Amino acid sequence: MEISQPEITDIEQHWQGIWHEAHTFRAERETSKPKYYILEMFPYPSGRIHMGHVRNYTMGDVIARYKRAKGFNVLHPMGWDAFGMPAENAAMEKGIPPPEWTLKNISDMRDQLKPLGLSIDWDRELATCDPAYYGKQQAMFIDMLEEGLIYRRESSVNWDPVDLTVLANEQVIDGKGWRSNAEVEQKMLTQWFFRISQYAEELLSAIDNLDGWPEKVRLMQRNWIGKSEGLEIDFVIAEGDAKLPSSVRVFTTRPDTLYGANGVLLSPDHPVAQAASEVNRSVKEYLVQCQNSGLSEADVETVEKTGVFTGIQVRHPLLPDKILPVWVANYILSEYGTGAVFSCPAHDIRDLDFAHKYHLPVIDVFRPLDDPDHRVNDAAYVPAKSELVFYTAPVTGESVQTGDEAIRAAIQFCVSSGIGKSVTRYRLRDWGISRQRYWGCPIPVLHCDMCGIVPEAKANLPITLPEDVSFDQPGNPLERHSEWRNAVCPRCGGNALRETDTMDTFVDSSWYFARFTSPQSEKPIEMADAEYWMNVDQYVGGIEHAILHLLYSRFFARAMHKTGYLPKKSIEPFDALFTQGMVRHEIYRTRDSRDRPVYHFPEDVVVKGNQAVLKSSGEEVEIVPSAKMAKSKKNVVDPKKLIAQYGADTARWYIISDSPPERDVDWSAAGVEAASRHLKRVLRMVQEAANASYSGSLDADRALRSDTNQAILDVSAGIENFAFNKSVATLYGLTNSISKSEASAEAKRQAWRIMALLMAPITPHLAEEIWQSLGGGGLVVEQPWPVADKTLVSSKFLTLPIQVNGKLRSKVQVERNASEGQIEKVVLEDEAIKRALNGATPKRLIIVKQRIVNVVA
Ligand code: ANZ
Ligand code: ZN
Repeated sequence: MEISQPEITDIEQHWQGIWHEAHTFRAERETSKPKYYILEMFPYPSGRIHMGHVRNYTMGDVIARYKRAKGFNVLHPMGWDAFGMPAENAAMEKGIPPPEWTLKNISDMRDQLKPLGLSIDWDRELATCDPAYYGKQQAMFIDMLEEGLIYRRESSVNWDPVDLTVLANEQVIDGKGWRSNAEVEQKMLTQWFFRISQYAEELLSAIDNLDGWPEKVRLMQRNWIGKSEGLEIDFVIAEGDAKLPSSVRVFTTRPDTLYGANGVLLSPDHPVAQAASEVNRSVKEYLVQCQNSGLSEADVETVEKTGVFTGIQVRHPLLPDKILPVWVANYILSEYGTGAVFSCPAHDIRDLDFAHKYHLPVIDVFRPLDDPDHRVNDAAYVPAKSELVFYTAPVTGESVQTGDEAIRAAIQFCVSSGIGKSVTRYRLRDWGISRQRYWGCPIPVLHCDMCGIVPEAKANLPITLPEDVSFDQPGNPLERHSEWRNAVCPRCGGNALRETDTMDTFVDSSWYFARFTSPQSEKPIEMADAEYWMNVDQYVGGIEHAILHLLYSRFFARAMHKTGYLPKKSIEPFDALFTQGMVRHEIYRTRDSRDRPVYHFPEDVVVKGNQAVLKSSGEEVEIVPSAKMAKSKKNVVDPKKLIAQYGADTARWYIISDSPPERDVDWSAAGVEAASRHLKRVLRMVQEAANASYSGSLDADRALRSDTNQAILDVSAGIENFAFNKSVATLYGLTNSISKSEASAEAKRQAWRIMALLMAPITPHLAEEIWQSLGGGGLVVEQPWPVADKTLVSSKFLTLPIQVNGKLRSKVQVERNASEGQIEKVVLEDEAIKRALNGATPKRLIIVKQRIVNVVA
């Protein structure tokens, strides 16, 4: 008899109740056991969990449960990244106060997550908007301020004139605010900064040792830090009316192109540009124009290059008779290098644009080896620095050199002849954390007329957010809250005003992993707990956090170490990192009478092969290829409904079965349906086996034992290597082996018991149920991971992975020397393969003997 859905829901709730009663997942320090800290990136409480969460937390849970069975003392916590703009938007749009909106969402999401049966220590749950959390962050802020890790300065920011807030570069899209769509302005504001740039070299070189991180992420971090070795050279001023210094210093990473210089370019903020504007009207006008156009760093690459001649002339440092013009140009950044460059249009794309526009000379210094007559026309010649080229005008050295060699030689030459200074620069800027927003961690300082900037006294922490605020006007409600703003200076006792900036939410997420080790402590961190639990052994999350979140956390861990909050070993807090792929789904689209797209939820559509119709009207629906699940396209599946319909185990099993974890997975209703059928079949088979008493052949018993032991090895390897889909395929295979086996009932029961242990990390509820049906004592979660008896893994057989159209679908046992015909027969009879083929006859089978079989359908 097929088990019904209500029964499955009952089973899952039953076991969750038992784990809960027994405090099974409570993590306690236990120095006699090795610890294992598994962490998935904590969610933003939007109010709904989505499939990305299900995939992320299932993966983490598979590892947590596996490591637990392997004898580790596992820490697997959950929390909420709870500050940020959406809560304020809800307040503005719906009038719900941000704390209320956030706490409600947290509670809803917790209710949606819990049915997944995750092995989380909920006693450690935290939310970053809780004063018990952010108050500790304020305490650390004060120490970091005193340690010189934080400072304040004027800086130009991207200002959203509608949302009245500073935007990060990533929030500026085509010059417009990501939310308001308003034209972004540049504005000078005094802001708080973390001195992350001081750690640039350290953060860069330490990447070499992050062996447990994906190479891709390491590369992204390296590029973000952006180290460049270069040269600073002075160009002596030969002529000019204004009150001028004797020279202009430029920064270059291509000193090998010095003979190709056609001029010097200054950023609009450069002091020499400002001096020139005093005596030169067109320069003055140009600078005003630059100020209004508000160019952010992100725009510089794409914007039309403009400039103006300053009237100033400089001498070429290597050719004292050669005079070069000095221009101001909009694409020279004031905060990079020296804010001045020499321009070399032959070998720089931006400089060539500029030279074309103003009809400036183009002088090349090197050419392709195989084209010595090459002329630069429309395209600058910019070969890889490692490429050998032909130098027509080398600063020094051979005429045939690589760029790298020529640069190194030019640096050496310029330094030794006293015209330049070798410098190392980093693209990484200090981290501006000031946000002119309400829903964030208040920066715990005061502005006192007498004492200036004064950190709040620690005894007054937490500085909590006032609750009686209104969002009926734009801007920061903290600025309008005079009762909250007016405070007492902790130094002189006089009147002082509170800082109204709050912290970037990236600060909140830069240490939550450490707080999880002692979430209830009155101190930010209990050292003994951090010593025991840190580092995170495995961090799992999305690639979208590959740069900022991880870099900030790496910096913050160093800052915490410096202020005595983390042990030295934790300055790199994440030993291993895994970035999972996205969950995608087809998009279903019709058109309205004005040909505008109308999207439909998968549940409202009937799909047959590559055709689809609306359930309600039968109208034909266009199927758009899979894309990341997004509410706007309605190509989403609601985990809550999914679990209600199939149960958590099916959701968990399916979401890790279909693709390697690092790849994107294309959701399919048929796939979920198949997963559900399989798990029900397993339960039915177990119930049959539980009461059976038939005997079998000794050979069959032995073969089944061999299969089971092989499965232990394969499932373990799959989990250890982040190839959960292979573990699932092994479990499919073992089910088929048991089903086909002529072994005795007792031998089969033995195999099912092992199966329960192997399934437990993935389908924990079903595993408990199987275990209990077979009279296994205690709970599966309390059982050790089975150990394979390798002597029982028969060498007569081997396991062949079977792919259908390149996707791993099953594994079969065949005799080592089986013929192609025998293999074909076994493959085509395999249940999982039949299911994958879905009735289709395969076009052909590619059999790589003793390795793999690919079925082409
Ligand atoms: C001459 C030259 C010749 C350059 C050439 C490039 C190619 P990276 O390597 O990314 O650090 N530069 C320097 N300061 C700048 C500023 N404040 N704003 C805009 N551009 C600036 O970039 C260093 C190169 O970017 C420097 O090398 C300089 O142009 C430019 F064929 O100098 B180069
Ligand atoms: Zn004071």
